[in-house]
Amino acid sequence: MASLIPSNLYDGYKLATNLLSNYHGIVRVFSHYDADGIAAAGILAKTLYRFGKSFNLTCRKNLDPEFFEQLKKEKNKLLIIADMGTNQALAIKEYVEYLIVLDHHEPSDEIREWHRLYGAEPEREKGKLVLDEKRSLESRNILLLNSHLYGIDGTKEACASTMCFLFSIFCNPTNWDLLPFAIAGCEGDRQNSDGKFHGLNRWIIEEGTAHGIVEKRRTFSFDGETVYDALSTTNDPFFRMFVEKPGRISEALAKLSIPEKAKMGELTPEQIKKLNSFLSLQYLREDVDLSAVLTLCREDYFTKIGIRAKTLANYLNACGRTGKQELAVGLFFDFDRYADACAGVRNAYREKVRKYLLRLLKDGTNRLEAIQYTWVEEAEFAGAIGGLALTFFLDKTKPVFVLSKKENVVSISARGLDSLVKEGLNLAECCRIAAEKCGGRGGGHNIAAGAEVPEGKEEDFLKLADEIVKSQRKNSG
Ligand SMILES: [Mn+2]
Repeated sequence: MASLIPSNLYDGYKLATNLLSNYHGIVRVFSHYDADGIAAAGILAKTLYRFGKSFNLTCRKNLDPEFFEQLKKEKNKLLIIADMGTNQALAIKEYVEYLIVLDHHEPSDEIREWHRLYGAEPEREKGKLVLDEKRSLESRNILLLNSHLYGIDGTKEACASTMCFLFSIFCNPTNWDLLPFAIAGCEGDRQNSDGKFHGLNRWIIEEGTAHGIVEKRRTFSFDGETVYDALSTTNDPFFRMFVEKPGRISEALAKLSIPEKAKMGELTPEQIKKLNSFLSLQYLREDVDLSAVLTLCREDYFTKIGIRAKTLANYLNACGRTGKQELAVGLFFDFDRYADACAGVRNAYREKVRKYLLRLLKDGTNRLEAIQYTWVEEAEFAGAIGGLALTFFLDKTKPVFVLSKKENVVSISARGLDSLVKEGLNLAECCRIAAEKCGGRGGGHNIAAGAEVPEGKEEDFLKLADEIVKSQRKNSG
C-alpha cells in the first residue's frame, strides 16, 4: 500500500491514525449528503466504531453560516470532515482543536499555498501532531487529506469515499469489507464516467476483486428485478423513447425475443449483446452524449451482501438527499435490516426525478449565449436533473444551471460534459467567481459545481456565469 500512495499522503494517514488512537473524547464527523458523502460518512462511522471511539455524525448539503453557528455552539475537540471543507479548513479550525479533512474537491490557490508551506512535507514528530517551530501557529493540527494536494486527480482517481476507505484500511485491515461502499461512492460521483476506474480507485477495486470481496461482471448500467422493470424505471440511463411511449418497451423486447420477465441478473451474453446494440442505436439517433452510449453496458461490481455497487450508490444518494441519512448509514452496520427501507426511498426519489425530467423534456431550458438554465422547486434534485438532462436530451453545446429557491437564498447546481471541459469549461471556477461577485459562494469540480447567492442576485449570477463560460471556451481556442 505504501508504494502506491504518495509518501506525504501516507504520512498524513499515519498522523490521522495516531491522533485517533490517542484521542478519547467524542469524535465529531461531518460529511456531504450525496452518495459519495454518505459512503464516506458510513465508512468513517464503521471505522470509528471498530476503533472503539464514540462519534457524532451529521451529513449536510454544504458548510453554510448555519454550520459555523452550530460549530461554535458545540465546542468540539476533534473534527473530521469528509467530501467538503478543504477551502474552509482554516476558518473551521478556529472552533476546534484538531481538524482532519478527507476530500477531493478542487483546493483554492490559498489552500494550495498553505499546504505547500505547512502541510506537504510534514517535518513532524513521528506519531504526534507537533509542527516545526518555523511553521505558523495557525497551521497546527490541521490535516488536509485532499487527493488534489497529493497529485491525485480528485475527479477521476479518488473521491471522498476513496480517501476515507484508504484511511479506514490504514486503521484496520478488517475494514476491507467496506469496499462495496467505497465503490458506491465512486459510482455516485461518476469517477468512472468513461466506463473505467482509474488511479487509487482502480487499485482498491482490483485488490478487492483479487481477494474476492467484490466480483466484476459485465452488465447494463440500469438495474431492476426484471428487464421490463429496469427499463421502465431507470432515469440514469434515461430512455426518452420509453419515457414518452412506455408501450415501446414491450415492443422492443418482443422484437429482440427477450422475455419481459427475464431477470436482469440472468440475461445471457447473447441477450445482453442484442439489447445493448438496440439501445445504443436508439441513443445515437436521439443524439445522447457519447459517454452514455459507451457506458450503457459495462463492468459493475457485485458484492457479497447481494447488491450491485451502482444500486448501492442510488440508495445512498436518495437517502442522503431526502434527509434519511440514518437509513443509509444503517446499511453499513446491518445491511439486511435497512435494505428494504432504502430501496423504498430510492424508488420515491427516482419517481420525483423522473417527474422533473419529463417537465424539462417538455418545456426545455432558458438560454443565454453560453449557458442554459432552469428552475426546480426542490434543491435536492437540482444536480441530478441537470446532469441527466444534459447527458440525455438537452443542447450539448451549453452547460446547464439548475436553480432553486429556499428562504432568502438561491442555490445553483451547474453541470457540464466532458466534451465541454475539453473546450476549456471549468464550472468550479465559474461558480466561485460569479457567486462571490454576487455576495454568495460557490465551487466544486470543473464538470459539476454549485453556488449559493442571496435571493434577487440570481439574474446577475447568470449573466456573470454566461460571460465567464464564454471566455473560458474562447481562451482555450
Ligand atoms: Mn464527492
